[in-house]
Amino acid sequence: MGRTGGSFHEMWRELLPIGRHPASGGYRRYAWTGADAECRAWFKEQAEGRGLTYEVDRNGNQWAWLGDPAAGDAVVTGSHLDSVPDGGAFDGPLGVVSSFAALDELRARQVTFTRPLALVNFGDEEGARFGLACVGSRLTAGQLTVEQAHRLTDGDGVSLPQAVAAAGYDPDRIGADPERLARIGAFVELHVEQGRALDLSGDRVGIASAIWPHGRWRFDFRGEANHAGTTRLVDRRDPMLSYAETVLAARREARLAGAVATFGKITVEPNGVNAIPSLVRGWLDSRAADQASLDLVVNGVEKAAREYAAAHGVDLDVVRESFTPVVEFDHALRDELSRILGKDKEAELKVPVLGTGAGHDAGILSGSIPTAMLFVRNPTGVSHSPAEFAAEDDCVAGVLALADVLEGLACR
Ligand code: HGY
Ligand code: MN
Ligand code: MN
Ligand code: MN
Repeated sequence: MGRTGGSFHEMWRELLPIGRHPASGGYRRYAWTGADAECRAWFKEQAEGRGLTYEVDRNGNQWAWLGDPAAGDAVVTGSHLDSVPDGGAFDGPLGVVSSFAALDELRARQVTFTRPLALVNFGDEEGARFGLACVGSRLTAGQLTVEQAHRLTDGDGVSLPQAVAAAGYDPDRIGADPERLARIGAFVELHVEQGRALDLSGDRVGIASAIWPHGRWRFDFRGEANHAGTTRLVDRRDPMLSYAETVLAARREARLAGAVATFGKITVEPNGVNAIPSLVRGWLDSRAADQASLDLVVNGVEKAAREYAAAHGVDLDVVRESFTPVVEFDHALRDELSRILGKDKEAELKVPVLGTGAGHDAGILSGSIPTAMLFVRNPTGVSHSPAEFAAEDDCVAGVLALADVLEGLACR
């Protein structure tokens, strides 16, 4: 019985069109928007269609329970359904769909569950709308206070509480949820690999070892708005120049430190073709295999930015908007996954263990409960792009691996 992962394909086809932009082919599933609501409705339908106990927690995360949630020591699996602007189809949804398909697989194997099992969709993991990643899991883990959450606003000035209320949820409920976390014994998140390690090693599935330390810093370059056609170059205080030089400095510092640094988002005021900007606001995303390297990059970029700003008579404010320290996934749980998945392989064919520069809800929760991650091969490594891809048989391999892991952890 079992070992087909067959329900994956049907669920995938149902979810695929939701929030997909017709022109770019990318996904625009932003927290608390219509596309998010459609994804949530899909999750609820999958849960109730399987006779699971469906609930939405105080932070808007969706849970589907098999067994008694109050019994404790639950095994939880899942991921997120929201996306970055024009993101790919797999980042997040692969983990959620695979969770349901893995449960179907376990039911086909007629296993007996010895622990409660829950499937979860964590809200607002990408932070595309309010600028902070992993809001649903950070709130639940108490890593984001209610006050901080209430101060989050989107590009239209809509606050997070306003968006939550507009989506029909109660913003006054949001906050830490230690009781919920205390009932969880292990969280395993399956995710498309956002890199090429598995492609290079020739493996379909891998196990995460760690998440690199990473963060987001906002650089506000303030100059002087003026006429683009009549202002002499020597009379300008143009923040765009300082910003441009800082972007190049980020690439230089990252290369020197063996890290990564990206200025992927910028806002310009007044944003007129014929107006020298008064304000250029750029966001730096930087990540490195260790804290010292990350510090080297960020400090180097900030130092260079201040020099460039001074040279152009421009003021600079740098604000650290978010930071996630290195996450070493729980060694015991990670080794348990290796044992479970490696059982059919000779020693040299063990499932690979690999680090990642991408942040995940499993990383946020690792400070509160034992967490682990499974990665599914992504042949090009491309992610956060419509080109993101995972082959069908690799996705099914991921479902079967997740089913094996859940069976090993929660069944007999
Ligand atoms: O940004 C990240 O690493 C994650 O995809 N939210
Ligand atoms: Mn992502
Ligand atoms: Mn993700
Ligand atoms: Mn993630």
